[in-house]
Amino acid sequence: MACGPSSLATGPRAGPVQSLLGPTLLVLLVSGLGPAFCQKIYTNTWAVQIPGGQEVAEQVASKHSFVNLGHVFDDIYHFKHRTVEKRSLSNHRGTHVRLHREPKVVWAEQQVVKQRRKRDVYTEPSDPKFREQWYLNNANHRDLNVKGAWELGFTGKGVVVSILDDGIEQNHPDLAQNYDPDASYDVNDGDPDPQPRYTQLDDNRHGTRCAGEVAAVADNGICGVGVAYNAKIGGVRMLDGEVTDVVEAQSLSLNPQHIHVYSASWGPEDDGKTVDGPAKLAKDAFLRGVTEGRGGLGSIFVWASGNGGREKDSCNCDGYTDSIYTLSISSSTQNGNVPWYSEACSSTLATTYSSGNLNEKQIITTDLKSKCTDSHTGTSASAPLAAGIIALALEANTNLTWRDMQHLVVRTSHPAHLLTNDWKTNGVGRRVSHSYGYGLLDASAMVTLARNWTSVGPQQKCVLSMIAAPRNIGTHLVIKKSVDGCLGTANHVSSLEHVQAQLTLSYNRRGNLAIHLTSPSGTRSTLLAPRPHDYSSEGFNDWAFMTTHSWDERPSGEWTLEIENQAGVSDYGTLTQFTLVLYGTGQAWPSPSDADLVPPVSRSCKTLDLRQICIECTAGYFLFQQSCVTECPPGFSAGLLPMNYTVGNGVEPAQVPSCLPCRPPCLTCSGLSPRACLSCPTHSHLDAAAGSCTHLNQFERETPGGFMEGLRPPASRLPAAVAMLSCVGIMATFGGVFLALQLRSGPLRLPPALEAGGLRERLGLGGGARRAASYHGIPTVWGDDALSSDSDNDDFGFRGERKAFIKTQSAI
Ligand SMILES: [Ca+2]
Ligand SMILES: [Ca+2]
Ligand SMILES: [Ca+2]
Ligand SMILES: [Ca+2]
Repeated sequence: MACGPSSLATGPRAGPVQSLLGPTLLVLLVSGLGPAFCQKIYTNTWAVQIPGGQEVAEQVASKHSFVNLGHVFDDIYHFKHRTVEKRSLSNHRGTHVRLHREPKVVWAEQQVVKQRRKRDVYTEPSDPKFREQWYLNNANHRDLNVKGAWELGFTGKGVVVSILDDGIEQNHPDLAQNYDPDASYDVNDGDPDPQPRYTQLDDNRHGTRCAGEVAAVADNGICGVGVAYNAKIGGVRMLDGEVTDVVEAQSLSLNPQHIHVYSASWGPEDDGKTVDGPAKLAKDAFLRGVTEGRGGLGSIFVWASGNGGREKDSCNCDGYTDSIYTLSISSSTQNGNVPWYSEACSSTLATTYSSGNLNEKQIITTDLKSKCTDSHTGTSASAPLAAGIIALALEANTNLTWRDMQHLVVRTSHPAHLLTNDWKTNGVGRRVSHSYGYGLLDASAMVTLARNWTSVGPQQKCVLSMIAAPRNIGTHLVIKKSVDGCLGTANHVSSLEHVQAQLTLSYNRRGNLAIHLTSPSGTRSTLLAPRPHDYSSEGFNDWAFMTTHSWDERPSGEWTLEIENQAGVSDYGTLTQFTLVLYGTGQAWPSPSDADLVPPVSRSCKTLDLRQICIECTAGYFLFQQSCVTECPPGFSAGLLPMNYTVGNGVEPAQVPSCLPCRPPCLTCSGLSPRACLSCPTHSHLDAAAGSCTHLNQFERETPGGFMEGLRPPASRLPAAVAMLSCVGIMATFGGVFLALQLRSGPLRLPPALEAGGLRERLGLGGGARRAASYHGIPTVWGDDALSSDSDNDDFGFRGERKAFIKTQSAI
């Protein structure tokens, strides 16, 4: 658009008419007509013509409070004023006039920002199936906005994703170029080559299909493209054999300094009656992943929420997807409906597309034996699409932590056209659903927000015991308690992320129970919906039901837990433990709302970028999370950050005073040195004199701190005798069941590598450690043979040899 004369330009030697007209024209342009046609943005820089050389230019600059940014050519110099606002809608007349009157200046012009775009022409992939990949880009906008992210220049370059599954066909012509052996391993056979085992039914095609969704190669004339088609892709073969705790742990902790994103589409049986989660080693692997992976930023575990919809399963009874460390993804059909296989629960974070009814399209991806399929299905097709989008966001900002990534997903996912009667608005104004989490992922919004994201502070964890004595559940139990989010302690949470209700309860029929948790802001999460197939009388044993629905809410106020029998009349049981675990940050966020990208302008902000995001604060303030604060919150300290300038014209990068995260290992700090710690993370101890943190050994770790002692749930104070008796009982039951199954199914087999090393013994896996693992593919009953010979109907069920019998109820 033509904007008329672009800036204030006068010269002292100009004629009288010009001198008269200049200012008049300017006043008109700037204050009146100008903005009506075109809003101009004036910078604090001038182009100045000064004959006489560099020295004279320097003299003029310092005399008039300019910094000389350098010689352009001839006698033209680039000046920046020291006090003029960096960006303004009006020109700085006073400064200009002073320059104008300076005898050594021949000509000067205040510079305005010009819109310039790189002339890189983005061309969409030419792959034969790309046009049919409706979920990546679609004229009707019912898509994941992936093309938008590609157009911004993000295609996954430099990001490494690994698919934890039944192997990967590494020589597939649409994968080979992106295949990464360092992101791959065969845990089942103990060798570096994860090539799938070929069977007549193509049982082991699942990992190869998931891999193509993430990183199928673009512009090679084969099949379609992956979401992150320039990312590196690997695969871990771990589902084609017996899945044990150590198999899971080994897979989840493969090469964590090299692999950025792990995508998993498996979990406990989706039969609607199982309650199961990661055991000791897998739990450890998750914890190590998020604390040590990616140089301490944290591995990103993307998880499919499960396929037990038909069995009315709850993904909160699956300890993998229920975990705070996994980024749980559900599915929507092409038309925006909840697919029949989808499980609803409060731990799901967001949604991508997958299969639906017979008249709805499915997912196109690479298939076994160098083929291409257009019928990848189920929630297991959704997780890799999310992993691909996360790879794009990581390319946009490699410094994102595992929690930053979840923040980005919460902020940029949107309900779009997704249909359910379960959308509700939470306490910070976001719409959230048990079927979709925060809604459909938006790749373009993810990379845009990722680019400007300042890492959230360290994770705070506030643990609160909510009942003083066991409570009879009967048909309806309500527990209300006010909390302050551990105010006044090092664990204070002022802005929530994940919330867990850790429950121990007995009930004669577990599946009849519905459990709800309502936050102080009134957000009601369904922690458990009734499961008709779950007739177990085992209750829940320290099970951590998780909700993401109160993200960014304030935790202080009254929390309400409701346990309700929604079926029988004569049911009975007791709640013995209710521990509320609040995770989040110690610093409240600036006004979270749908307008997350546009925080309110405040007087403390000196410079806004074109999207009205604060990038520099006025003196005395520090930039923090796109707003200005007078003091950095705990976990941060004042430092200088290069200005995040996103306008088209290159303005020299300036250093802006900002709140930067404390250097590891400090939890909170007085400065940006590893020796300026004020407090330390769990399992380490503050050396106050040195200002550093030292790691505690096992013995020290087990010594309870005075604070935690007071918060111990009452269950832990049960007489030791009762605990001992329970232990003996459980062990006897385990032993019995194990022996019975051993007799029925013959001896256990471990991969030779593990067997040979005696690892089973060393890890205490002497027996009974076989675990359930079911694909989150789709059940046979609803197979879609009619649609395509490539159907996915055997993704399920055939895993009969891996039936669950471990019922360790561990959720993290
Ligand atoms: Ca192999
Ligand atoms: Ca291709
Ligand atoms: Ca499930
Ligand atoms: Ca999760």
